[in-house]
Amino acid sequence: AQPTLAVVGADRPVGTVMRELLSSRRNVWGEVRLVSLDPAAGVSLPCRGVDVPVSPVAPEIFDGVDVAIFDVPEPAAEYWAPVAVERGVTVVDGSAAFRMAPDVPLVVPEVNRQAVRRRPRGIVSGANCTTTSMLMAVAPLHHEYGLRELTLASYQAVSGAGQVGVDVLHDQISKLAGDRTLGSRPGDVRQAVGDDLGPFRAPMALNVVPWIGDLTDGGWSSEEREMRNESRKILGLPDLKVSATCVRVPVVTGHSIAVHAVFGAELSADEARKVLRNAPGVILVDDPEADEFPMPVDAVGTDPSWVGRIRRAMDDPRALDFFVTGDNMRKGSALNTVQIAELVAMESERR
Ligand code: 11C
Repeated sequence: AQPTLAVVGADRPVGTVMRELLSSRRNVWGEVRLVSLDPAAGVSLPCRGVDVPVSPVAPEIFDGVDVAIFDVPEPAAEYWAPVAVERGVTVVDGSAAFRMAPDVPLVVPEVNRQAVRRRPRGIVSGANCTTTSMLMAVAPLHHEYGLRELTLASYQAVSGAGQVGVDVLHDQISKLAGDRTLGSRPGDVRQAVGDDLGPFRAPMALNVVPWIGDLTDGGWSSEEREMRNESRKILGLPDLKVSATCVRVPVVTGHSIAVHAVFGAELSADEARKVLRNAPGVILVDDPEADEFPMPVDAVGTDPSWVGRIRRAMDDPRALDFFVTGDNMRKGSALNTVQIAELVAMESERR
């Protein structure tokens, strides 16, 4: 029989993309149960061409489920994932709750699919959306040339902060629309935007904010620390040198990363293009003369990581600079989670 899947957080933005993906990908699932953290759930939502009732989360909802994909805030994942595991479910969690636990594999299927097999806690984690899109391009180059060091700057969409982030950006843009004076100095949007900053530390409209997440030791943001720690774990390079600066930009969907990668061997931009042209889940968009660059406007709604602006570093023949953009709602979260669940299902079929 085909395995039963539960989608926990099916009524949230990432859950919505998960339902779209389940409706469009090769169907490996028997029953699909939709689950919400909202105790008043009871609506039906579309999935695989039919309206499926949404049940409020409860221990019994996991009875008979083989795999559960979770898109819920960390505290809810910490609480409900063990409850599901207790009932025999394999949990694939998209949050940061379990990512760095040594007994939980952290998986990007195109990079380390074999890691999914060893899951002593019954939980598999998907990586942070920024790390995932970036590694899709970095990992194939690492396998050929041996990665030594990453210096990263991210340009992250407001949807990474949830629907509230998207709403706040649109509200701020509406307030500024048509206003070319913008307070006392051109470009000073603080006054026009007012106090409603939503989840952000500063105005998002017509601005960039070099801060994502929480403060950690040494002045690093949690997002910057996650990019380092998760890259190390997924690539199996515990001593990899990684420095990231994570920045929120006024883009709705699509996280981008400027990458400076140092390898153990010399490589040319053309050699890198050849590797990336054959890499699964990667689209090479690298023709500046034709205005072809990886950009959120084009990557939104698509599955792959878009890679371009590939250059050999001017001062180091072992280093490359390039730019990556990926849809943070798809490969960054929903798609990666669904792919991991499919891997788990395939494995169970083989047994
Ligand atoms: C952002 N990358 O764009 C974050 C959101 O660890 O799953 C995802 C946070 C996480 O704000």
